[in-house]
Amino acid sequence: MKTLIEPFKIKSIEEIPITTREQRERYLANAFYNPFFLRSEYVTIDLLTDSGTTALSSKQWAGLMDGDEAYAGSRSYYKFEDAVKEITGLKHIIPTHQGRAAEKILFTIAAKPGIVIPSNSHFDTTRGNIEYAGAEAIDNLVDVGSKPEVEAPFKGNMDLEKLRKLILEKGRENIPLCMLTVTNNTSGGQPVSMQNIRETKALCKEFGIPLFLDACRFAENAYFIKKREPGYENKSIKEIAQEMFSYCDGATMSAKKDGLSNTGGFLALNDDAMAEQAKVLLIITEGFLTYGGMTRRDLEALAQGFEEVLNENYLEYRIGQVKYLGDKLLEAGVPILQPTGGHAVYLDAKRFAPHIAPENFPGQSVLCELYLISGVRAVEIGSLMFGKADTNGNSQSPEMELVRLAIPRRVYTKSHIDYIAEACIETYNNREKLRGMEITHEVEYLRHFTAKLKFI
Ligand code: P70
Repeated sequence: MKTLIEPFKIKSIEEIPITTREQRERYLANAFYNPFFLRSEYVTIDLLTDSGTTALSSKQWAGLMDGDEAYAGSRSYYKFEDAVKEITGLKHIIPTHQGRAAEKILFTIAAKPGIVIPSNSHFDTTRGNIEYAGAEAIDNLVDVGSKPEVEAPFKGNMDLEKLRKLILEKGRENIPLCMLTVTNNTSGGQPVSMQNIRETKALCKEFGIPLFLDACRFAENAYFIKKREPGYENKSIKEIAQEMFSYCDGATMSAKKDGLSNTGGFLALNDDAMAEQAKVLLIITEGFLTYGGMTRRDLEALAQGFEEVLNENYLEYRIGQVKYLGDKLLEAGVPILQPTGGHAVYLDAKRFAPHIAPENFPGQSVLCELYLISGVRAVEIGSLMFGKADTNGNSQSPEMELVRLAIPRRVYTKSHIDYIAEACIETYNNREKLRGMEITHEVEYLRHFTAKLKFI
C-alpha cells in the first residue's frame, strides 16, 4: 500500500477555530504583526512550534492519572529517570520543566565573559542563555547546511575544520564544552550523521573538551541515520539513539519535542562535580531533585513518551508527514529548504520574497500573509530571530531567511496538511504584494518572542 496512514486512531477531539480574513486582519494588527502575540483561539492551524504541542496517547493519559505526586522520591520520577538512562547511558539525570531551564543551569556553571561555546548551530534559547551569561555562542555548520536549495543527507553536521580552527584561535581553556544540536533546528531540522557525532567527539577529546548533545529531537535524528547512513539500516532506533549518546559527556533536552509530552526536560551529566553544582542550582531555581519543576504525573507521561517515540512506525509516519507537505510545495514551485527536515517544513523567504531586504524581515512578511490568507500560524527563523545590530548600528543578518512550519506531533491529519499546502501556494502566488517590515519595539535578548512590528 502506498498511502502513508496515521498509525493511530482518534479518541478525543478538539475543535479548531475558523475565522474570516477580516477578523484575521484585526487580530494580526492587534498582535503587532508578531505571531507570538496572537491568541490561539484566532489560529486555525498552529505551526508556531512542535514544542509541547504533542497529542498524548491513551497510555500517557493513563500515566497522568497514575502519577505519584510525592515531593521527594516519587515512583514517577524513577520511571522517568530509568527511561532517560536507558537511552542516554548518562550518569546524573537532572529534571527540569523545559529545555531552557537545563540550559540556564548548565551555562550558569560553564559560561561567563571570555568563554566560547561552539555548536553546529545553537537554537534561540541556547544562544540566549550563553549570551546572557556574557559568553560567546559560535555556530560551525557545514557550508552546505546554509544552502536551502542543495539536497544533502546530513545538512545539520558540524564543520570539523571550522571547529578545530575555533578551538585553536580561542584556546582550549576558554571552551568548557562543545554542543551538538540533533536534529539541527536552525538549519532546517536537518540531521547530524553518526559519523559526524563520532568525529566531533574525537576532535573534542583531542583537546579534552566535553561534548554535549542538545537532544530535543534525538529520535528524529536517529531515524534519519537509519534511513540515510550506511551500516545503520538494520539497527533499531533505540540502538542508534544509544550510540549517539555514547559519544557525549552530557546532554540538555527539551522533552517537549521527542519526549512526546506537553512539558519537561532534563540536564544529563557524567561529571560528578558538575552534577553536584547543577543539583544545587536545580533546587534553587526549579525544584527538588526528583521533580525539577514538573508535576510528577508529567514524569509519567514522559517515561511513556520516551518509549513511544522510538517506535519506527511512528517515526515513519512523522517524518513522512513532514515530507508529504514538502513534496506538495515543491511540486507547486514554492521554494523550501531541501530536503525536508524532521519536524518542520521551512519556506525559503529569500527566494520567496527576493524584493524584501533581510533587514526588512522577508520571513515575517511571508508568515503574516500566510496567516491572513488561511489562519495558519508559523514562525520566522531569520533576521528577526537571529539578526542583530553590530557595534556601528548596522544590521547583521543570518545566512538564511526562513519561515518554519513546525508540525506538532500526532495532532494534524492529512487533510490539514493539504490545507496548509494550499495556503502556502496561495501565499506564494501573492508574493509580489508582500511588503517589508520594521521593528517598533524590541528587547536585548531573544527579541523575536516579544518584538512589535509594522509594515513599511
Ligand atoms: C522550537 C522551540 C526549543 C529548543 C530547541 C533546541 C534545539 C533548546 C530548546 C529550548 C522554541 C520555540 C521557537 C519558536 C516558537 C516557539 C518555540 N525550541 N534546543 O519551537 O527548549 O523550549 O523546552 O525551553 O529547539 O523549536 P524549551
